[in-house]
Amino acid sequence: MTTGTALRQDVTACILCSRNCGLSVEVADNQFKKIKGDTQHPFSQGYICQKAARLQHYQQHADRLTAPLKRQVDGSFKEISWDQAIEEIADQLVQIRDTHGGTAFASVGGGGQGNHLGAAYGRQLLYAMKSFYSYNSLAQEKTGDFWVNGRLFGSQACHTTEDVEHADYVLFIGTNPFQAHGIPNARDTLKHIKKDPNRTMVVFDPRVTETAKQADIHVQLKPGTDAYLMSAMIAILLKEELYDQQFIQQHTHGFDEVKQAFEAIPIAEYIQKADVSVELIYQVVRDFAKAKRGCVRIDLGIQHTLNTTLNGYLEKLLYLLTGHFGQQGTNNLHTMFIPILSNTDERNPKYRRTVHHKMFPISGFFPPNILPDEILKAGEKRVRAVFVDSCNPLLTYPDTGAYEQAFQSLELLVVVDVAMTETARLAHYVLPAHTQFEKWEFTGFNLEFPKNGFHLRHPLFKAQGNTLPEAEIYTRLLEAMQVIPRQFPILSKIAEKDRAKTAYLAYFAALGASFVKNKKLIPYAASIVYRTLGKTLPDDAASTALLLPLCMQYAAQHFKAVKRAGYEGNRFNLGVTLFQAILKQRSGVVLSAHDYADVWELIAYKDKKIRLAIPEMFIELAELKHQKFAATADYPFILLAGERRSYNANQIYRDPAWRKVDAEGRLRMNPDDALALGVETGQMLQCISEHGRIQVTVELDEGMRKGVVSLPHGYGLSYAGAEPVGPQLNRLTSTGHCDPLSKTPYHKYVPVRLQHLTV
Ligand SMILES: Nc1nc2c(c(=O)[nH]1)N[C@H]1C(S)=C(S)[C@@H](COP(=O)(O)OP(=O)(O)OC[C@H]3O[C@@H](n4cnc5c(=O)[nH]c(N)nc54)[C@H](O)[C@@H]3O)O[C@H]1N2
Ligand SMILES: Nc1nc2c(c(=O)[nH]1)N[C@H]1C(S)=C(S)[C@@H](COP(=O)(O)OP(=O)(O)OC[C@H]3O[C@@H](n4cnc5c(=O)[nH]c(N)nc54)[C@H](O)[C@@H]3O)O[C@H]1N2
Ligand code: SF4
Ligand SMILES: [Mo]
Repeated sequence: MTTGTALRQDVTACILCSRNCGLSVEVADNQFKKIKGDTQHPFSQGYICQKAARLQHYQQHADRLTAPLKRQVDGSFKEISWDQAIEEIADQLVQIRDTHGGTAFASVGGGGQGNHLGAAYGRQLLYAMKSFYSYNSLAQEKTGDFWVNGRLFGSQACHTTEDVEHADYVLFIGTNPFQAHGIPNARDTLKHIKKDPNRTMVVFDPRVTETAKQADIHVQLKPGTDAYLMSAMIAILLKEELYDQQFIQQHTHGFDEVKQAFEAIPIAEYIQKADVSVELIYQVVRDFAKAKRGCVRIDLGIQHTLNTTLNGYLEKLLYLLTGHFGQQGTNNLHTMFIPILSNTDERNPKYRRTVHHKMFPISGFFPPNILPDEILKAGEKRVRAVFVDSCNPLLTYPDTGAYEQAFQSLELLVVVDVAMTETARLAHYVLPAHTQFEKWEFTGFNLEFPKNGFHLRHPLFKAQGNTLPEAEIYTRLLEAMQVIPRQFPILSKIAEKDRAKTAYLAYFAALGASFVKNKKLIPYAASIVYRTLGKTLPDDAASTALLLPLCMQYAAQHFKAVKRAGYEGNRFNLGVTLFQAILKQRSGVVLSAHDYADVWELIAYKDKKIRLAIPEMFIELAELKHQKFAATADYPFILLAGERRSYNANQIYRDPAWRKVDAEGRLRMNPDDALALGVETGQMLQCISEHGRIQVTVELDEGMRKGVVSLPHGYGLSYAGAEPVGPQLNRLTSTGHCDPLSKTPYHKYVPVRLQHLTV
C-alpha cells in the first residue's frame, strides 16, 4: 500500500518557451496534480497556454535518467557511480587538452528555454579546457540579429525588444505569436489589438496562421522574399520622405549612406517578387510611418530563411527610420540581468576563429551548421571531445546524418540531460541532472523594458534517483581536473561570519584578494562562490549564490531604476537588498523600472548614437538583384521545416502521449497541390530533399500557399525505445544551406519533392 503525501500549493514557472509564465500548482507525491497561471507573477499575471498543463510529462516519464551511465563496448549502457564518472571524464578531458590544446574541445547547448543557471557553471569547463568553442541553439536562429545589433548599437550584447502591448500599429514579420508566444501574454495581447478599432495588426506570413486570422491585414508573401519586400518598404519610406527627420538627426549617424544604398531599389519589382499587392504595401508603409506608436516583432520566419542577417538589418531600419524607438509602444533596447550575450566583434583579432570554416563567434556563440566539419575535417586541430548540455543536437541541429557521423567519431562525448535523448544514446558518458522542478533554476530571457523582471524558481520536488544539479556536476569536474582546489577554508570562514552583516563586503574583499594572488582562479568564480558563500544560504540555495555579484553589478549599473522598482539601499547595499528579494519572492520580482529616455544609455557607442549604415549589409542588399531562387523542377515545393503548433514544445516533452492532437505532426499542404498529387488528408507521402528523405502524413490546409508545404518542429523523438514519432526534420536539412555571414540555417526554405510511397 502506498501512502500519498498531502496536497500542497506552490508556485513555479513554465519551462516550455522563452516567456516562462508563472504557475500556481498543486503537488503531491512528487507529482503535479493541478497547474494554473500564477496571478502573482509580476509579468505573466496568471496567463498560460495549453502546453503548461502537461508538465507532468516532463517531470516523470520512461526516458528519465536516474544514474550516471557509461557506454560499454557492445553499445549498451552500464550504471556507474558519480565518483567513477567524474574521475574518468576529468582524466580524459585533461589528457585531450594537454595533448591537443584548446581547439580539441567544444561545448554544445548549455540551457534551453527555462534553465540557464547550469550554464554559468558549464561555461567554466571551456576555460578549464582552454577552449573558446561554445556552440548553442541561439547561433542557429538569432546570431544574425545579434551581429546587426553590434553594428547598430555598438555591442552584440545590446538586444532589442518590442512593446506590442502598447503599440497602435504592429508589424508581425515571420512570426506566429498565437502559437509560439515570444511576446507577453500573446493571445490576450492579440485579442486586445484585434478588438480595438484604433489599433492595426499586419502579419507577413506565407501561411494563414492563427495570428494572421486575427490581423487587420495579412500579407501572404512567397517564402524567402522578405528581404525584397522589406527593402522595397524602406525605399518607399525614403522616396516619400516618411522617415522621422528629427529622430534621425538627434539619435543616428549614417542616414545619407542609407539613402544612397536604397535609391536603386526597384520598388514595384521587388514587391512583385514577394507576390503581393504593390498598393497594399504602399498603404502599410504610409500608415506605419504615420502611427503614433509603431513596432515590429519578428522571429524565425525571417531568421530561418534566405538573407537572414540582411533581414535583421532591414526590419530594424523599418522602426529606426520611422523613429519608432525609445518610447512606449515601440521597439526598445532592454537591460540584461543574466549576461547571456557577450560582444565578440569579428573585427577584433582577439576572438579566434574555427580551424576549418574560419568562422568567428557572434555574441560568444558558434553556429551549429559548422560543427560536423570542425569535427570531421579540421585535421590535427579538430574537435575531439564534446560536452552536450540541455540540448539534443542529433535531432535539432541541421543534418542529422552529419551529426551522427561526427559524434560517432569523437574521442569523448558526454551528455548532461534529464532524459535519454537521441544524442545521449551516442555518448560515452551520460550524466543525469535534476529536473528543473527539482533544483533552483531561472531563465535569463528577461527581455523587458522599461520594467524588467526576474524569477528565481525554488525546487518543488525531491530529486529522483542518483541525479545531481549542474552546479554540482561541473564543480566536481573542475575539482577532479585540479583547476580549483577542493576547499577554500579562509573564504568559507569569512562567508560564514559575514553573511549579510557587512553587506558581504568582507567576503567579496577576501574573494578579490584571493583572485589577486591567483589570477587563474578568476574564470571559476561561479564554483568558488557556490562552494563558499553558497553554503551559507538558506534552503540549500548554494547554486544561486552567483546571483549576488550579479545583483550588485546590476544595482550599481542601474541604481536609479532599481530604486524606482521599490528597493531600499545605498550604493553599497542595494544589490544585497535586491538579492534577498529575489531569494524570497517566489513568484518573481520586478528588477528595475527605467524611464523611456534611459534607452539611450543602453547604447554601447560612447556618443549614444545609432550607426544606421552597415557597409556589409549594403553589399548584400545590392546582391539581392542577382539572387536565384532555389526551387527547381526536381524539388518543386518549398518546405517550411519547423512550424510551431499547439502540441510541439521543442524537444522538452519526450512522451508522445502529451499531445492531444496532431500525433503524427502532419505535412500541411494546399488542397490544389494535394489534388494534383492525388493525396488526401491522412495519407502518407515521401518528402525528399537534395539531402535526405522522410515519410510524412498529409493534411490539407486552405491557408497554405500553393507550392509551399509545412512540417512541425519538435517531433521525431523515439520514446521508451519505440520507433520515432513524427518527422525528423533535420534528415532533410543540410549544414551548407545557411546564411553566408552568420551561418544560421535556412530551415524555412528547404526545396523538396513529394512522392507516393510506392514510387
Ligand atoms: N508551441 C510552441 N511554441 C514555441 C516553440 C515550440 O516548439 N512550440 N518553440 C519556441 C522557440 S525555440 C522559438 S525560436 C519560437 C519561434 O517562434 P516563431 O518564429 O513565431 O514560430 P514558427 O512557427 O517557427 O515560424 C513563424 C512563422 O514564420 C512563417 N514563415 C515561414 N517562412 C517565412 C518567410 O519566408 N517569410 C515570413 N515572413 N514568414 C515565414 C511561418 O509560416 C510561421 O507562421 O517559438 C517558441 N515557442
Ligand atoms: N529543422 C528545424 N530545426 C530546428 C528548428 C526548426 O524550426 N526547424 N528550431 C530550432 C530552434 S529555434 C531551437 S531553439 C532548437 C531547440 O533545440 P535544442 O537546443 O536541442 O533544445 P530543446 O529542444 O529545448 O532540448 C532541450 C533538452 O534539454 C533537456 N533538459 C530539460 N531540462 C533540463 C535540465 O534541467 N538540465 C539539463 N541538463 N537538460 C535539460 C531536455 O531533456 C532536452 O533534451 O531547435 C532548432 N532546430
Ligand atoms: S509554453 Fe510559453 S506561453 Fe505557454 S505557458 Fe509555457 S511559458 Fe507560457
Ligand atoms: Mo528557438
